[in-house]
Amino acid sequence: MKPVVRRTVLATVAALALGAAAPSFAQEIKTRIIRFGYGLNEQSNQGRAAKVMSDAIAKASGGKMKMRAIGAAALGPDTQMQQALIGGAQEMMVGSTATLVGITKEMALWDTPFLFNNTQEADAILDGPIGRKVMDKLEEKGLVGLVYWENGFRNLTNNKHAVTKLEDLDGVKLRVMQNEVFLSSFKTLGANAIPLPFSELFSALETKTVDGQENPFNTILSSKFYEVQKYLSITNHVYSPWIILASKKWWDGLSKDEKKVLMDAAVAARDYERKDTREEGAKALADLKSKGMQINELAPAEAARMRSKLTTINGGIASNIGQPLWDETQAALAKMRK
Ligand code: TK8
Repeated sequence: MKPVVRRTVLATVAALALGAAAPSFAQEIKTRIIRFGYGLNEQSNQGRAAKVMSDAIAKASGGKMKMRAIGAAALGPDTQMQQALIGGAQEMMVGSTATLVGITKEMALWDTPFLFNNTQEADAILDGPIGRKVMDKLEEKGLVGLVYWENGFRNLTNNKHAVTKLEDLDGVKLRVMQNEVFLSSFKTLGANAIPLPFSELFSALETKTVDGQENPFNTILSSKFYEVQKYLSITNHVYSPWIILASKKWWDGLSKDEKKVLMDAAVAARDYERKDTREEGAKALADLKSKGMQINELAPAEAARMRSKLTTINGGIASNIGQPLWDETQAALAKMRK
């Protein structure tokens, strides 16, 4: 460390003595501090992947770019961070695509119930041209989308009774993400859907402001929802992506090399995150059971009833995001399923 510093100082003194421009020195030592916010806690799949991304950035930039991963919504819930990115007050974040629908309507595509049958389909569409096209719509709103990470297939928990059929949802106060599609999905199913930011969810469950919520197994585990929720029904009603976002104001001022460091790190962290999430998810049910949750699957006929109820909202989604995007996605999925 020492000799390097000395050499730099000497070089600078020499450069200044020769009348070389001071800005090149400033540039040479410039470090970028990146505030990267996320909503879950450090011990979650989101927190672990943020750490991987931060390490990759430090390594690739030789320590010149420092990503500070700040979890547990300490920088605010998703919607607040998005506004901070747009205004340039925060550099980066990872959050749910669902909370972006108010900014970029096309994001609602990912909220379509039962859009993907499995993670292979999700990866192919999200990482392919359709995923990119939806992401690129963010730019005109002041955000840059880098890549999608996996939040995962969502499942239903509540504290009233086991949900084994549609009617069991009648009047259940269910927290949903702040988004029209989720709101109408669960209203259609008969629940009393209440939109709330994720950061308020645990205490809302604890104080019984709401009876239930829906999230992937990983989150039910890492956010300790099992402490305040008794029943878990395996519904897999929708696949939720997370998205890595940068402030466009800030991004536009980065060099090509800096952008590449960030993009490569986001991709490496994505690959790590999907693997980690899937491994944890595969064991999570047993963990949740051992924590005292009562877990049930839906009988095939009941799952089919729920599915056909939910797909009644598809027409509305298609017209909101635009019929061409809807058709393109359905065609790509049909091709994959052949
Ligand atoms: C975390 C959220 C979370 C999402 C939700 O900030 O709100 O239920 O599933 O992952 O984005």
